[in-house]
Amino acid sequence: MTAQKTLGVAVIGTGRMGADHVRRLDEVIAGARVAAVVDIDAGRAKAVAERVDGCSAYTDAAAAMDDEGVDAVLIASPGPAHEAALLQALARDLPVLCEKPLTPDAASALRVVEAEARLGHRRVQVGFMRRYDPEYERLKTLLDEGAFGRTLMLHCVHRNAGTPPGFTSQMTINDSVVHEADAARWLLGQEITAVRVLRPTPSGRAPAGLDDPQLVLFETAGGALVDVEIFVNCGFGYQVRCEAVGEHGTARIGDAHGLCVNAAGRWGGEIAQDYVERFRDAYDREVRAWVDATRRGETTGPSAWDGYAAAAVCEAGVRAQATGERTPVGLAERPALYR
Ligand code: ISE
Repeated sequence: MTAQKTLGVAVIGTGRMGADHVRRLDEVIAGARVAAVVDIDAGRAKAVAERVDGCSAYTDAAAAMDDEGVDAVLIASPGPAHEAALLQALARDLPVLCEKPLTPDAASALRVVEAEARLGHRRVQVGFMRRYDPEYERLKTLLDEGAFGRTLMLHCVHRNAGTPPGFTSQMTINDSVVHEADAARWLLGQEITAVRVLRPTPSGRAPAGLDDPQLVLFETAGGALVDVEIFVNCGFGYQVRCEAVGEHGTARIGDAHGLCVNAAGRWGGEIAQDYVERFRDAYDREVRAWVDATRRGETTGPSAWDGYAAAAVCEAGVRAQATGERTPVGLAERPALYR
């Protein structure tokens, strides 16, 4: 691929994130175009394709990948469909941006890692968009510079206003806390070695059967501790915070210091209502970085190994939820490609 060629992207899955990425590639990102969209719902695929110039609609991911206008693949289908699409893309040596989670469990994520390792070069970037959020980037730089000495702890808060129907306690780990699993590994530069999950009496707002909120505790290989409050039906908005505690200082992100209004004896601002709003810039920067790297012939950003490691942490987390026990994280040996 030459730097001049516009990247033809097949977007697989046209639900909320997929449709948002189609809009982003079509309207925000230079150097790429949506050449194809895929959805098992043919009507939905066609409706999205009709809004984009020169875009074809498919119900089969492999057929879209074989479209001659397609140079790269963005996977935004539900997690259980990711493995098949990833393996099909790797078999064709196509660059991929895959929304998180890489796959819903560690065994399938490891199969993707092994397929890419057999290929011998990286092709997969995982959509852990927080790594592209300017506040997270600043925190990472600060910690890497050792501004506060060794990082001892991370205190994380992850709140959603509400959950869609069918959202389960396991999904709070696999869909939501997976972000903290990746962010903690990335910020600390350490693997997570064990997970514990504690539960208070559920909120009265929690749908029947959903444990909400929960407190998740990670131990890391370097002896740091990470606590995560996950509260997915807090009702008032979307908040993601992270405070790093070092030996001689702390730093916190996610306080949303936007517009602050003083009036009628009160001060305050607004709370974002969902992740699309809170992380809009991060998603733009993530997709731009993927398109730019792909056009240069490179693969950058969170790797399939990062996706696998996060899946292994989540698997231990779901077990810890069920047993109430401290649960070690089992990790395969890291292939040379990811060292
Ligand atoms: C959702 O899938 C996301 O990825 C959001 O970032 C997270 O906050 C939410 O809890 C998940 O359901």
